[in-house]
Amino acid sequence: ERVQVKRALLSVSDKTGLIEFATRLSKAGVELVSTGGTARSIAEAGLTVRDVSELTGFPEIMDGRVKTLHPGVHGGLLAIRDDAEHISAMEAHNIGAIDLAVINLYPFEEVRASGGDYATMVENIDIGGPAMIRAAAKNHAYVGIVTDPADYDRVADAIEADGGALGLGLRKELAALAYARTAAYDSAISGWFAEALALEAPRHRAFGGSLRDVMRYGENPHQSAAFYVDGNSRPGVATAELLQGKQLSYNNINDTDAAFELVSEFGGGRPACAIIKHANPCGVAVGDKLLDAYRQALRCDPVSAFGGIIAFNGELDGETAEEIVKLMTEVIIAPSVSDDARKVIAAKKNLRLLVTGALADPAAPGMAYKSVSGGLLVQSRDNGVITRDDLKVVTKRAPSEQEIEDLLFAFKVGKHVKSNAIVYVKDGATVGIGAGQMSRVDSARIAARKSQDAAEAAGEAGMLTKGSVVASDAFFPFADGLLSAVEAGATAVIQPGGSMRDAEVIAAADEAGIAMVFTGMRHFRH
Ligand code: 93A
Repeated sequence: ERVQVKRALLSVSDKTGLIEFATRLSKAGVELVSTGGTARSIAEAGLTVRDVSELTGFPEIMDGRVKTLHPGVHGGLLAIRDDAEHISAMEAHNIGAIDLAVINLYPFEEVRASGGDYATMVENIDIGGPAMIRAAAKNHAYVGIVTDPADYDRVADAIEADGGALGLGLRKELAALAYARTAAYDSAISGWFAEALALEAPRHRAFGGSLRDVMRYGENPHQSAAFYVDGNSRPGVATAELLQGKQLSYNNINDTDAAFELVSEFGGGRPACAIIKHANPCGVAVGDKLLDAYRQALRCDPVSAFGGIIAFNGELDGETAEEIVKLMTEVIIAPSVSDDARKVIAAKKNLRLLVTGALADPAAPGMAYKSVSGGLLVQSRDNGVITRDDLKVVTKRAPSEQEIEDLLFAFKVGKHVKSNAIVYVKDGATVGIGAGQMSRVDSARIAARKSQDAAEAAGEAGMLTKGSVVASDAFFPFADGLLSAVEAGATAVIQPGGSMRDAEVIAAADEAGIAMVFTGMRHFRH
């Protein structure tokens, strides 16, 4: 079970920690063999290193595209050390065993993140590296494989502590890490291809991503968690820069994503603000100034907004920041932040501030994943965007201009509310949101009830829904949901339509004298 490490093959693009590790291996009596650039670095540090061409008897050719793809390397990595036939093959072909492989790959993910062009990306697809990693990991019964500089120290510690040997337990764990790495690497390549060629079908891209962060815990403290990014350049929580505050938690990332995706629906026009709690918006508004948008969003449900996540569609300014810090907030995300705002936020050490550089395009293609026990559900993301031209007026009364604006606003918000979603909007601000109920009528009742609470909190009489418009993420199966919206004071309704009882629902709307439009598109969100 102990493998005496006599020879190590090192071939790394990321040279972090290389010299220190190579020095420790060398001191432990390990012979070092390496590829071009890696060998040069090691030799420059004054260590003895052999070039891999000595092992293969073959030079690096084709600009390095073929340097380790040779039986001299792969035989040395894959040979079963106590198999007579393997031993005689090694002797016959002059193949020496390799006991430790230290490999990290061409920086495909990094080059992609920095916007490499097509030819550059193709050239950064590492072929020899993954082949060696997979060979060494397969033969972990005899070979150690190190793919991450973060593991150099513990591998060197283990070798030093065991008289130059590496134990089977660690070799197995390193093999598991190795396949996680090559799987992530190939999924990054597949994701880039799908993006570069605008291929949208789920089968065009393997699920996966590169490990970005390990969190302290998951959705609950007894769950472990990590954040994998798929390398997509879409602005959002995965690509944002954290300007201040501690690492985002699992729930923070989930909610911040929901917040930024929602606020991005409003584009860069009028200032917009979305406040999120438990992945649902508790207030969304547009305004003439960012501060107005924030205040109106907060007014919808100030109780729930406590400890929430706030997203803006434009630069966060000083006056809005001053207002935000009066309330307990977890995360702010915006395309950019003014110097004034940064100073204000800096006083709140725990408040996380993320900048994305730009808004996300709500209409862009992409994939959405959801875990179920035993697998993953994959679908194209909900990039449906409803515009004025899509609306079909189905009632006797057509909505007014202001109502149309509010209806479109409400439907956009509804797309980001867990189903069943009912969203009341008045003058560019949500005034009542009902989320996640099993019955649409219950969502409608809750939304109306919350608006009553908000009115009380604001010291206003009655409900904020009086004279509002209402959106439903899916059709009203019966007239009752619509009637409860009428009761709450809504004057116009937006919904997909398509129920068997549409005629009944339309008749109820006409009877109540309200306007109703159909979008023809549903926005379930579960
Ligand atoms: O172009 S390759 O796919 N062909 C190979 O045969 C090969 N062997 C190792 N890339 C190959 N590598 C990669 O080269 C390694 O995975 C590593 O990332 C890099 C190290 O090159 P150098 O030592 O010249 O810096």
